[in-house]
Parts: sequence; structure tokens; C-alpha cells
Amino acid sequence: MLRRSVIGPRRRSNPAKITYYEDLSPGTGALAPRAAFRSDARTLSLNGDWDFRLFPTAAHAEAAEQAEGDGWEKLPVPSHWALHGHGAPQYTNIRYPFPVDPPRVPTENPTGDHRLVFDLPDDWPGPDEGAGGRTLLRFDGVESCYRVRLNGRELGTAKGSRLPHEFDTGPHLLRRGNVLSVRVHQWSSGSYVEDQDMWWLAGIFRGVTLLHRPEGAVRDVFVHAGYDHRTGHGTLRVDADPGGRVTVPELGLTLATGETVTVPGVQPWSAEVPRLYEAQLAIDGERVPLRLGFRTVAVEDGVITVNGRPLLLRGVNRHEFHPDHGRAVPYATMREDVLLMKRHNINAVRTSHYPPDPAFLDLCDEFGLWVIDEADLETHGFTYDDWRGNPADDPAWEEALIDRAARMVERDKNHPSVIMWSLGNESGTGRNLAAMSRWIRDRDPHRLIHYEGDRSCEHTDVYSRMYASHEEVEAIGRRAEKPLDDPRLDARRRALPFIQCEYAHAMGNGPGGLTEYQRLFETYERLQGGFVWEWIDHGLRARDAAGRPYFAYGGDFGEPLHDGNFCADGLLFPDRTPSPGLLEFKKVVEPVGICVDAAARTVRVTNKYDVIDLAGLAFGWSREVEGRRVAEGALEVPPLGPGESAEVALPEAERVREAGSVAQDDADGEEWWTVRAVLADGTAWAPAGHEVAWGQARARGPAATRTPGARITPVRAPSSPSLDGAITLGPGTFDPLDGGLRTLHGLPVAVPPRLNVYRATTDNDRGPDEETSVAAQWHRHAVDRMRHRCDGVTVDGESLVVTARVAPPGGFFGLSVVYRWTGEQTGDATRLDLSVDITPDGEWPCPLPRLGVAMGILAPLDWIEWYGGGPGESYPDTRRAARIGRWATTVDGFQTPYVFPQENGSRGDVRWAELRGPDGGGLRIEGRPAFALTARRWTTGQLEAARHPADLVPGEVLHLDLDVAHHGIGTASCGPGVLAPYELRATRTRFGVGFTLPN
Ligand code: IPT
Repeated sequence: MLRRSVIGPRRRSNPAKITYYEDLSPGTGALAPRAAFRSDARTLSLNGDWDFRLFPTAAHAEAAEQAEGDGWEKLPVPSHWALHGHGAPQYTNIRYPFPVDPPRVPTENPTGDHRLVFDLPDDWPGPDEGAGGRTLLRFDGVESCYRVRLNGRELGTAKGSRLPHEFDTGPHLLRRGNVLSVRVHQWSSGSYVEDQDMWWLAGIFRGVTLLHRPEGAVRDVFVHAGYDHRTGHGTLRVDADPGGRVTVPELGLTLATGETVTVPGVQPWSAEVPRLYEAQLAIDGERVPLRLGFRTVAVEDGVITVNGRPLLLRGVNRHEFHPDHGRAVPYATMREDVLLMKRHNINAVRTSHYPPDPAFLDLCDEFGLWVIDEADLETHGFTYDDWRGNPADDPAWEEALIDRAARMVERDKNHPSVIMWSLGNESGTGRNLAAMSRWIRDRDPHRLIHYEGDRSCEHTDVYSRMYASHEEVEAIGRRAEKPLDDPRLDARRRALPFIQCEYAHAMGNGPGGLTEYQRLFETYERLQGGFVWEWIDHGLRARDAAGRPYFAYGGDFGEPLHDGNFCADGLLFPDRTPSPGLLEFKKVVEPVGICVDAAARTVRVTNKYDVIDLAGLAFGWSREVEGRRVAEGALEVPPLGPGESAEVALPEAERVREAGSVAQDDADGEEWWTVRAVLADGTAWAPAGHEVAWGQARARGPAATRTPGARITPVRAPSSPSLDGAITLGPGTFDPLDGGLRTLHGLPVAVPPRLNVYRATTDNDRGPDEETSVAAQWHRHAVDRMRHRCDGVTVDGESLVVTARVAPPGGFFGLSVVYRWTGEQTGDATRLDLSVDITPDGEWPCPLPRLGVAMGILAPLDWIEWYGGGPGESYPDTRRAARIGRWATTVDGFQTPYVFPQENGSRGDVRWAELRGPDGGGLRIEGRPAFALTARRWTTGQLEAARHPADLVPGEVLHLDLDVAHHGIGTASCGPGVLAPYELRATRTRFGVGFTLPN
């Protein structure tokens, strides 16, 4: 029932009868929220196959109920019905997918009736057995509003999709033949406060459990386990209702609930050492196992500390997502997420933008992750009406919003991993947020309060921002940010620690700029890290008309209103394959700095952990010549404490030689040192040998005359071009009219090498809007349609010279190019060299996407081996994870399957690459200097036109881009664009490539 009418500026008349799913109450009949815990009391999971039928409106459901019609089908619980053939998912970011008229919702309100007939187990305690107590029904997550009936009697209704609700079954529970009916409405007043950027997916998507609560059972328990780093003592108090006794066998402790004890010599809990002590709460009717993590969170001198140590959060925003199950994430998948995070040097999670399945937090406690637990609240769509009528500021919504804060805090209050409560996301500002903050502070004063949306930070303990530029973050780091109007609030905020609760938008190729953010975070103590947006692409597994599998994004289900692929912005692909962005993040945030100085033969090792020393890591060095390991050994590194660093000597040359039995030393080639830090022993999250950090430095470059490993000697023996229909120059034949290469080492050249400046635009190139993005500039200036004018083809005895001008239609600027081809022959070996000399003319109004030559070879060359950056892709501002080595993969393996196709797969710093076909033969490409290589069976145009990877149909031609430079990637899809040092401007450039046969 509606208790108060909607007031505030958006006053509207609502004559219609307000239903339970449209009223503003958080529901009716649910019990007061309490901590999530297990116990020795009986439980029965009601998950499994339920009966289900879907109606287009609530009224249809109502009518069918009267008629007791059939039409039931089976549906698994937990699940979202739209992922089981009933209706379809819809993706919007900010806009509400329905007319905004709170709290009213559309008549078209998909309503799913769920029904389960169940018996109680024979030994289920009940009054007939003389066992007292009662039986509750718990729902851990139902979107967005539901009504529960048991055997025809209503137990209650609830809103708050990602929150638990418990109902007392009272006298209605039968031994046999219980009929549990749950009517779920897709839209409710709750939808107005659940406008998170994600798929709208209704259903009972988390577990349903029947819980016996014995007479004298624990109603609620609140563990307070602190740690005083000055004394090394823990403190413990367990509040429980009703009271009882707590034992911690490992500590030899027994205490009464409500009693505070000092516990000398405990090991504190941290994300790095997630030490948990098993405890038990025993009261009359029940024994409750507890896991204690002793830790104290504080802000000291403007810095967040846990157990006295400042934190650096290397975090991610995690939505709950599975490509087949949506937000009904299986336990094994949650566990996989935590393991993947730990293995990629991630130490923190923001549960964007709602409390996760409670089991996820158990995993965070167990494996060690700092958590910002966020309330299920977002009213972002109100931004389009200047936040008028925002539920976050309308007193009529206060009860509903406090309920959301309370249900989160009560459920999750016993998790040591949770160090901050977040009031929600993108909900503007308002009195209800203030009320939530007050409520939380009162209930749990021992954690910090976070909310990004209120820049004044009046009700929070941390200054938090999203997508602030490097420049602004640096100013904040210096506590020199632009002041707030109110001097009191400004002084308060300036004294607060800072985090970026979202940064580095991992949409498609990227994010760029991570290194520069991390440098700031590591420089200024106020900057305590951040949370990359976001953990995983929300791509739903689907098949196209031709049966080809793909990951669907907004619009793929025919939604009239959607936000396209903006939901594919994670560090993991939808199937949880790490994207290059995750590998880059792992490298950038590695907790050990390894800086090799090859000339001095030393390595500087820095411990960047917050808590632990380096004793758990084993260090090793190796020396590689031309990417082949010629020597390796262990490296003794002192067990440095957090923040400490030491210079460690690398072995002397002589010793390296001795150790060099690993492979034949190659006296000639380019030489690198690599130092790695791996886990010395297995941990709960990775086996021994798992790599945590590494560093590399070049000890010796290739000599100019040195062509490592090649059979061609530096003695020049050019063959002369001959004019007989085609121009022949060593292993190449050319078209005499335009100088285009026709064959190369006998391979047909389908697309002759020529200058290419364009790339299939990335999501970051296209962001943030169609007007100002760099992609918009490229299209406006026709950089995607460059014209090539041949100005001359001359043969001057030893070389073939083609002059050209490459310029966009309508443009008053361009690039003059001189292609100079020369041949070499040594014995049977021939070689063709191309040098390219580029001179810009006119005024270039925009950066270049890339600069290099593109060519296509009509041959089934499928195997690529290269010496250079790898094994994955890299771009100028995303190249930290690429190490110099010898790598090999197939052409398929060269592609990065971004959910939305775009430029990808470029391998940087390539010294040489060899392409081979199935029956040997092939081509070797050497760079002068190193080049970036992409290899695809489609053109850049086809890549740009594709909407899903399945649209890319391999052709016969292998398209290669040999680039001397690339424009950076940046993170402009949401956040700053490419930083100045990574912008590619048109300047005089010379580079060369040589083509020989593979070695
Ligand atoms: C920010 C949102 O908080 C997050 O949910 C997501 O939508 C992200 O953007 C972009 O993917 S809000 C944005 C206006 C900065």
C-alpha cells in the first residue's frame, strides 16, 4: 500500500490504484534483515526445476490465476526467464526503458508465475515432533518485485532485486504437497532505483532456501574483530541476539556474546594474508560457525589504512555476469572470478552496483580481496531531467532506500573483506543518500562510507571519482584540486583520501593510459588506487541466422531502445578468457617492481605489496639472444618489506657462460635480460611457479650489419631490374605502370605494398561522442578514404623507385611518399628491400590512425613466428605486458576477438616475422627498425564493417600491415583520450622492411 504520495518537483497526478509492485514500500511481510550465516539448523534448497508461465501484463497473470489455467512449462530456479526462451533481454545504460512516471510502470509488465510443489523431508523438525521453532523461506535475489504465496496464503511481497528477503511460513507449511507460488514482475517502483548499466533481466536469479529456525535460534550476529597494529593484539566482540557463547579453539578463547576481549598475538586479516580463524557461536537452539578476520579500517592522516598500513587498491568493478545465465552466476564461476583476479594481481573489488551473491563475499574473505560493497541503488536516468524528482532526494523514497542500505549492511556485516559500504551508484545527490549514510554509520561505525555521486563528500569518508583525467588525478594527489564553493566542505574533502571508483574503461581494444594512472597512484599517498571499469564483457551467448555463435549486445534482441555494445567493456571476454587489457593491467599493477639495468648488470627490486614481504616469491634471471634463452639461474633477493627496495647484482658474464649450457650462446644477436618473480610455493589461488612480476632490459642491440641467423651475408649483390613486361628485381616482379609489386618470392601479391594510415576504429577511437572523437575527425577528414596518386616509376640501375602522393579526397594536406625497392642476392638466397620515405604536406588537422605499409598475399600462409613483442597484442600505450621474445601462433591466433570487431592483434616491436604455409615455403619480413604487425584474412574495411566476429569471413588473401607507428588507444569510450606522447602526428618518417625466405 502506498503510504505517502510522491512529492517533490515531479509531482504528477496518479489517479490509478497503486499496486504492491508500484507502491514505494520495500515490500510487506519480510522479516527484519540479518546477517547471512550458516548453522547446524536444517535447511532445504528449493533450487531446481519449477513450473513457470509468463504473462505480458500483471493483469493477465491475475486473470489466469482466477481461471486456474494451465500452460505451465519448466524453468530452472535460479534463472532469468528471458534467457530460457521467454521474452528477451534488453540492454540500456542510463535511459529508463519505459516512460519515466514514478512510481508507475508500464502496463506491459512481463509477469512470471513460478510454482514449486514440494514436500518437507521426513525428519524436518516441526511441532508434531515436539521441535519448536519456525520455518522461513529465503530468497537471495529476485528481480524486480515479487509476491510469495504458500498454499494459497500470501507470505508477503518484496522489492530490492539484489537483496535477501525472508518470510515466515507460519502455520501455512505442510508436511506434504506444499505449493509455493512466486509471482515476479519485471517492472516495479524498484526499477526506478535499479537503473544500473546492464541487461534488464527479471526472474528468481539467486537461490531459494527453506530454513528451519529452532527455538532459541540466533536471530542475528555481528562480529567485531579488530586489530591494533601498535600492540599486535586483536580485539573481539560478538553481538548476538539472543546471547550465547563464542569459542575460538585455535586461540583457546571462550567468551560470552557482548563481551569484549583482547586477543594477543593474532595474525591480522588482509587481502594479502587472508587469515581467518574458525569460531563458533553456541546458543540454546543453534550452533553457528563464524570465520573471524581481525582487521581495523581507518582513515589516518588523510590516508585509508587497514591495520595501520596504507592501501593501494588495484581493483576492478565486478558486475555479476555469465554469458549463458546472466546474473544467475554459478558458484564455480564466482570462484573462477576470484581466482582470475588473484592471478592477475588484482587486490580489490567494487561490487558494482549492488551487493553480490553472498557466496562471492565468502570467497573474498577466503582468498583475500578488499571489497567495496555497494547498495542496490542507481537512479541514473533522472540525469536527463536534471535530476528532478530523483528518488535519492524525495522523502517518499526514504524508507525504500534505507531498506536497501540496511539489507546490504545487515547481510554482509561479518565479512572482513568488506572495508567500505557504498551508498549506490550514479544517483545524483539528495537527502535519502544522507539518511542512508547516517543509518550505516550508526549501525557500523567501523567501516568507511563511499559514494561517488556527491562531489562534496559531505556524507562519505573517501573522496571518490570516476574517469577523472590523469591531470586532475595528479592535482587531487597534491591535494590541490579545484575548491568546492563551501570552504568548510572543501577543507573536509581536501583532507580525505582519494580513489577512482571507476577508471580505465576496458571497452574493446584497451584501455590505454593505465601506466600513467598507476604512476600517479604510486607517487601520491592520497591516491589509493582505483577500480577499472569493468571486470567482464556482458555479452550473451547467441547464434546468428546462419547458426554461427556470437556474443550478443544491446540491439541484438531487437530491442527498440538500447545502448549497443557499451555493455562489452570488460577485462574478460564474456566466456572469461582474459583480454589483452587484463594482461596489461596485471603487468601495470604488479606488486613487485623489477627494473633491470643491463649495462650495470643489476636489477632494482621494489616491494609494492601493502603488507607482505617478498619471502613468498622466487626470483630468476635469464639471458636471451634473439629470443632464445642461452642462460638462466636463480636470483637471491632479500625478503624486502613493503615499500623497500634493493639493488641486486645479475651474474657476471663468465658465470653466465658457465650456466649457459641451456642453449648454445649466440655471440652475435640482440641480447636481453629478463628477471621474473614467481610464487615460491603454491597458494590457495595459484600453483608454485605462477608469475607475479617481471622486468626486461636489452643488453646488446643487433649490429647494423648483423642479420641474425640469416643466410644472406651483408655483401650486397643487387640484381638489376629488367624491363620485359614486368620489372624483375631479385625475388620480386613489379607492374611497370604503377610500380606495384606483383609477386614476391614466387607468391602472388594480391594487394601490392603501399602506404596505409587507417585502422578499423576502436571503441576508444569512437568515444566519447560522434562529434569530437578522433574517429569522427578521421571520417570528417576522409582519412579512411585516402587516395594514392602514382607520380612516377623509375628504374635507376640498382633500384626501383616509385613516387606517390597519398591524400584524402577534399583534403588540402597529404603525404608524399618515395618507395625505393632494392634487391640482394647471395648464392641462392635472394632478398627484396623496401624503404619508405614519407613527407607530410599541408596542415594535418588530426592525428593519423597508423602509419605503415599494407599488403596482401594470395597464399595459405597460416603460421606466424616472430621475434619481438608478444605473445599478445600491444599498442603504444598498452605495451607493458608485451615482452621481447620469440613467439609463434596461427593467423587465427593473431586475432583478438573483441565482442565488437575493431582494430586488434597488432604485435609491436617485431624485428622479424616468418609466415609459413602448410607445405613449408613462405616469407620472412625483417623490419628496419622494428615494426608492428597485423595479419588477417580480411581487409580493414571488412573489419570496420563487421558487427560481430562471426561476420568476418576469411578470404584467400592474407592481409598484412607492417606499421612503423600507431596512434595510441586511450580510454575515450569513457574517460580521457590518448595522452599526448602517444598521439601519432604526421611527421617526416623513414622506415624499411626486407623480404626474404624463412630461415
Ligand atoms: C559509469 C557508470 O557508473 C557505470 O555503471 C558504467 O555505465 C560506466 O559509466 C560506463 O561503462 S557512469 C558514466 C556517466 C561516467
